[in-house]
Amino acid sequence: MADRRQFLKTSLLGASALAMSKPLAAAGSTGTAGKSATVRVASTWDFGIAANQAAWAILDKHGHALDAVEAGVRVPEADLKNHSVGKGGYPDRDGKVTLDASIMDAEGNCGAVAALEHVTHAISVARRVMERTPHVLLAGDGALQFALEQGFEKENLLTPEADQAWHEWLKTARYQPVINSEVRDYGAGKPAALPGGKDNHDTIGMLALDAHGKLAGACTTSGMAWKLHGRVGDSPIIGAGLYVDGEVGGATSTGVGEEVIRNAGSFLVVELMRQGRTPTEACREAVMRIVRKKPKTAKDIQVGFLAMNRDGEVGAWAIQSGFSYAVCDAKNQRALIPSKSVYPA
Ligand code: SD4
Repeated sequence: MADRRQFLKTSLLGASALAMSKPLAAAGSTGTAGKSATVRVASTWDFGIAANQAAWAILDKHGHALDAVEAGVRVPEADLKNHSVGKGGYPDRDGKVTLDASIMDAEGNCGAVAALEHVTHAISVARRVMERTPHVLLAGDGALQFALEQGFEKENLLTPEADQAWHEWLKTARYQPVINSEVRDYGAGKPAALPGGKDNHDTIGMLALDAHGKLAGACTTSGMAWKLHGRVGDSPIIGAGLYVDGEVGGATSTGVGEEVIRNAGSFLVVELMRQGRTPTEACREAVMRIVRKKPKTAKDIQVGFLAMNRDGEVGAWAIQSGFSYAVCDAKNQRALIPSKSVYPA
């Protein structure tokens, strides 16, 4: 959990106060970042704080951003108390836990898996797709077959707690994505607290800039709870849930994946940064694109974008309040920043 004092301090200072704190070891030489760029990692939601620590352990030793983001998001993937990422994630309506994940580097190399069952670390399978196949995205049984061939262990990802939540949901079996997961609707018509309390939030998307000036990103999730079997969200779709361009920056998303896919969300954020917008401005405009297309229903859905430019500057925006993102660099190790939003609390 966030250190409350650090949280308050950082909240008061605001995102802009995350000043350049650790210059690149090799800025402008091997990398694409500007001279004032800062080694930094940022990720979605409060569980991003612990994930960032694992990534930072690599970045701090001048390791590669790609290794950092993979190591970082493996933390929530393995956390059984996290019901929206990896093992312990809530299943689809048939009781099957299916994972979506993607990873991308500054050169445009990328890999992804969709609707992957039985393997906790979907992000590592996605990286293998990127590095050991000529493809970008493997789905379903084929993704599992590939993972097992690569030596990943076959596991049961449905924990007793998630199984119990699924049986609760089956009593009404109503599918209604909710705004933020701590008030996820079990179908009874009114929001109910998640088992496990408020520590449970959506997808983890992570962006990092390393000491070599290289960016990378990763995104991994069990997707929307109680989804149709076979449903794929935005997280494994390059350009939707994740996009990185070493010349510009990277972006990732959380929330209702269908809306992110419809608007090529993360690609849009990166392209807006290319046109000169700050990460915050780019995320805001991408969110507004969704809201403008859905003026009647936007107030009932959540989408949040997180972006980092090639200098390591971070920003975010969401449709609803409640979205937060964690930032870690040499000066602020455990910052948790509330995102601005279109609609207030
Ligand atoms: C999805 N974007 O599968 C993910 C889930 C998520 O808040 O982030 N929910 O659509």
